[in-house]
Amino acid sequence: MTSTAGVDSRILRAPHPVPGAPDNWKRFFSFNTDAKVIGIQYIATALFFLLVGGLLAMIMRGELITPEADLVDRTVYNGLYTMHGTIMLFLFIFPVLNGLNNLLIPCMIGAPDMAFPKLNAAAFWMVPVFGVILMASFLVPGGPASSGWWSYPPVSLQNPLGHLINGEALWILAVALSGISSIMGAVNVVTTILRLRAPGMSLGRMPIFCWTALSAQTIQLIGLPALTGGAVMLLFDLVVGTSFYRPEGGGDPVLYQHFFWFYSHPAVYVIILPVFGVFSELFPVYARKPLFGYPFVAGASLVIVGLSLIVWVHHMFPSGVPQWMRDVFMVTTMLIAVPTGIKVFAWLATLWGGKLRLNTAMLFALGGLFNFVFAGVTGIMLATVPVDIHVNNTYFVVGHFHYVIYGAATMGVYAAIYHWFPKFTGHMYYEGLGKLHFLLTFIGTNLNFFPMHPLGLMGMPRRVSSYDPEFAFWNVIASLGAFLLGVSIIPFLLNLVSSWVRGPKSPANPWTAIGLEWLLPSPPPAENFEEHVPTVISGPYGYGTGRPLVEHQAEIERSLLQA
Ligand code: HEM
Ligand SMILES: [Cu+2]
Repeated sequence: MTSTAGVDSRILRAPHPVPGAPDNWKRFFSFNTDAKVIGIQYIATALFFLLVGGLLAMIMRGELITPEADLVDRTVYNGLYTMHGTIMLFLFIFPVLNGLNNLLIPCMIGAPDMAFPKLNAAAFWMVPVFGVILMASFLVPGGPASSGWWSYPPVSLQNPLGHLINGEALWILAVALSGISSIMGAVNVVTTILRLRAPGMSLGRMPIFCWTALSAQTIQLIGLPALTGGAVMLLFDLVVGTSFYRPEGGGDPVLYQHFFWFYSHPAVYVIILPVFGVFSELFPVYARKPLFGYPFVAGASLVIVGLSLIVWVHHMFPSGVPQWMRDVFMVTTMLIAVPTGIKVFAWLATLWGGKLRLNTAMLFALGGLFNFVFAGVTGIMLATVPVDIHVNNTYFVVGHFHYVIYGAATMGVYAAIYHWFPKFTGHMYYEGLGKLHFLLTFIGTNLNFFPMHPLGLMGMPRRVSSYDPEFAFWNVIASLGAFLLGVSIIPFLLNLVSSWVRGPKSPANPWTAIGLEWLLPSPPPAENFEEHVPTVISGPYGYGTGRPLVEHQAEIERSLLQA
């Protein structure tokens, strides 16, 4: 062991061949407590369910390519959109984001692992468990839940077959377990960020991704108990016969809507905030400029948390809430445009005049930002009560939220996966396949989801398997876009697998990025920096300034080159 100017070279020690070491693939199938392993477990599980949810979407769009209900009947269609929505939210997007948290947060803040590694592994393993419970609903009498991913009573309280084990009960159980797992994950993220930062990393020097993760997981801690509790009450109404929501027993179905949306609106920000974090990390690297307005970008996340918790009634404008409530919640909803606008402005200012490097990760980030701005415009339209009353329950809404959740969030996730792939696998991905994936995704998203706006304005209702022939034209285009999106997954998965198996080796810092994670070898050893955590001496976005991030940075980089 040699020691250069205060840096022990063990910092970069080659991974040792012990169980759980980075060269042992079997650890991905074990109860492993290394956050990097758990991160990849989450992402792989989520991508599996993206395929399942995507398959259901393909059947729906196959049905909708013609006006008649000829591929599946109405009941099956109800089950399809219920399961598609549920799987995409609870088994794809949340798990994939938990995966990014696990991979990125400890490495970005110089922690050896998450604060509670066993809780972390337990939270992950609940995902396949409730995934199986949810999928089992395809096999029980009566088929899967079919009252939508929102599962409103009284519709969700109908159990025509009278079985105790029915699709709806399994749905509620899965959602409640998902809530518990996510609460466990949130406790871990918040504690890790607040307690385990490297010496010198004040909150004001923390990467924006960590700020957005902290904000998003705070929402989880506040909101999820409402959803989970509300779902358990629904389960009681369904299988024990209580009357929390049954009007005939003195209950109130609208109470469920309050529980549900108190969490499920802010959940949108649980999804989109980390994607804002990804944009904020990638734009400075690929434009080679400092992030514009760091304190505002960080602070806007906290403002979004506060506002997101007081807007939920905008989902209930047509549910018979008093007019004063509509007014209040219309205004709070619109206020969110302010912190969000500040972020968009900061990103544009970061990109402005920069030397843009358009690799796959950057293309996905730029495409995601474009789609997000489009979704923001239709979002403001929906927040306006009279517009909402008009287009509610039409395809306009479906178009709006798919722009958010596919166009912006899922594309942001793709950007993150490409950007950090070399770091965590030790291999470069293939740019050609990556750019093909981007092209198909960007064109597919817009072909698929843009036509839903004119369809909604023309009055096409959502949740239908057949429609008036006047809607045929835009539906054909939407379905073609959907099939393109289906195809786009092929180069993506091909790239991930083939690059990981035999892609060229990645250096420690292939993008010459600034950030603690780029001072670790690729892939990082089990405990990241172990006891040799460098001392942070400046903020994370000093691009073009030549300012070092940590003490003895030059020595660390030199020994990384030798490793
Ligand atoms: C290939 C991509 C996709 C296609 C073609 C697609 C298509 C659809 C369709 C046709 C519906 C039914 C709408 C209705 O009848 O009201 C739907 C609903 C839904 N989708 Fe997707 N989807 C895709 C991707 C995604 C992704 C990636 C997510 C989330 C991460 C997602 C989340 C949802 C949700 C939550 C619903 C709920 C139903 C609702 O609120 O109406 N979708 N999707
Ligand atoms: Cu909302």
